Amino acid sequence: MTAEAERPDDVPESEGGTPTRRANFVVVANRLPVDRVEHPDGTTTWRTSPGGLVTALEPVMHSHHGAWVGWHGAPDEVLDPFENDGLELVPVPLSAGEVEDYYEGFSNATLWPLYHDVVAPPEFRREWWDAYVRVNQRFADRTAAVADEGAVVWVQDYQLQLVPQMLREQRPDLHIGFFLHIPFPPTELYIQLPWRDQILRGLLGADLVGFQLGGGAQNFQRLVRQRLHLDTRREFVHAADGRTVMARAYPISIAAESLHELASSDKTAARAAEIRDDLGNPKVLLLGVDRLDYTKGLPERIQAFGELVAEGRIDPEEAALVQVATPSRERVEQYRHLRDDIDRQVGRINSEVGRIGRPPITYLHASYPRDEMAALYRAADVMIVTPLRDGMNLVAKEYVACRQGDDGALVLSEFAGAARELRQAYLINPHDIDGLKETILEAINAPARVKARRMRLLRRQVFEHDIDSWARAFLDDLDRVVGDQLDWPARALGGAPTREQG
Ligand code: GDG
Repeated sequence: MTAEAERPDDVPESEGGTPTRRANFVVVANRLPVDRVEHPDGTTTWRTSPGGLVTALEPVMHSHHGAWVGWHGAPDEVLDPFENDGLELVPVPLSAGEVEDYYEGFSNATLWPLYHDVVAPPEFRREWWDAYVRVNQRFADRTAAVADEGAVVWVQDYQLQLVPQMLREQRPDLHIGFFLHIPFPPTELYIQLPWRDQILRGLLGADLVGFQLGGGAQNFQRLVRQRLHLDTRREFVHAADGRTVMARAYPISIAAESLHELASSDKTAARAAEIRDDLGNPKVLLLGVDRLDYTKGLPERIQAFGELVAEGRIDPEEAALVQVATPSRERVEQYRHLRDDIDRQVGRINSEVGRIGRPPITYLHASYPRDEMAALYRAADVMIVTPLRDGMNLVAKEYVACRQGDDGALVLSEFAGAARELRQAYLINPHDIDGLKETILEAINAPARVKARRMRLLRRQVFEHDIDSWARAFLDDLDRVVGDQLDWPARALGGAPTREQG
């Protein structure tokens, strides 16, 4: 059943029905893990979008009665809960005005740049904040309506930081976890936010607040002491209502085995060879894969490569750079500017140093299926990952998982969370263009045995710390912090929990 919202800028009149059975494991995220597929005959179906989170949580979702609460991606549309691929999906409606103010505005033009060390200036607008509060309340209300007595609720990411507290006010019986996928900023930056205390209180509604790195957890602890005058001890915060809240790091990872399997198939091998062939069989294929985002350091990477070619230190007859930049947040102004800047930068380099049929940079502003990504990773000799700030960066781990032997080299920014674990990568500071250039050359020219030793250690790290161990560690700690017999989510994932500190 669908119905138009009455007024685009306001709360839809109805928020959709309630599922027949209440869930005892609920994931709450800005987006549902599905995309709508429209067929030629006019009918529509849903396809599960292959994300690490869905894959990791599927065993828990299926072995217990799981539900996923999130926006379905279309504004001004109210949908009833539905099932897809065995997942119970609970759509949260957003009006077009709310998509602008809550999602593009407060989430992506205020919080995103602020939490990424202000690499772009955050905008603080009161009407965006109002929409953020309203939409967070709606997510909390929907979740409260679908969660069974004593259920475990896992809230995801920066768009929903008020949900834990809003949910606890209505449903003190729930066990609430929250995980932040992006960095949690240093106190000096965080306190720029006019609504800094409200967000801290929002997060403290959870029993467990998870961060990518230990530094994020420490920033959070410092802030609750300074701003809210709460006591903290080791990784625990004593909340104002007498509860103990745990704050610690859980570095996220990937489904390493299944990605490796995909990359190892004959089909992927053939496609990887074809990609190299289409590029004129360069001796060295360098690769970048990012959402087109100003935190990812694309201009720095392209600048470094362009200079190496212009200076004759990289021969474009022998080396090629493929850069995939997946379209992202195209209605946010800063992202439109970035796209134009990179188009110009790539055009300039290719026109100055390229020759007919062999541009040094192949720039692809598009999104590809998973098997094509695996073929690209498999084909690449050097992966270049240069974010100015990044919570983790899964691309770096995916490249490592796709290696077949011990060949290949990973150039990785120190400012990606992944750098804490992937110590044997060629680590760089993306602001230091000369240093970046030298390291790219080092990664290209290192002896095979040096590359092999580094890659072996990287592979071990990625395969031993995959997405399953991440989810297990989080859910196991959530069980322990609520101090009751609720150890089932971790058990459903199997095996002993691993504990990691970033
Ligand atoms: C946030 C945090 C944190 C990219 N293009 C295509 C495609 N991708 C996939 C990659 C990778 C994912 O998207 C991107 O993940 P990242 O981790 O690199 O970056 P963010 O999108 O910024 O993610 C980040 C992450 O959350 C998880 O916590 O690591 O720090 O910013 O999986 O492969 N996938 C397909 N086609 C594409 O064109 N199929």
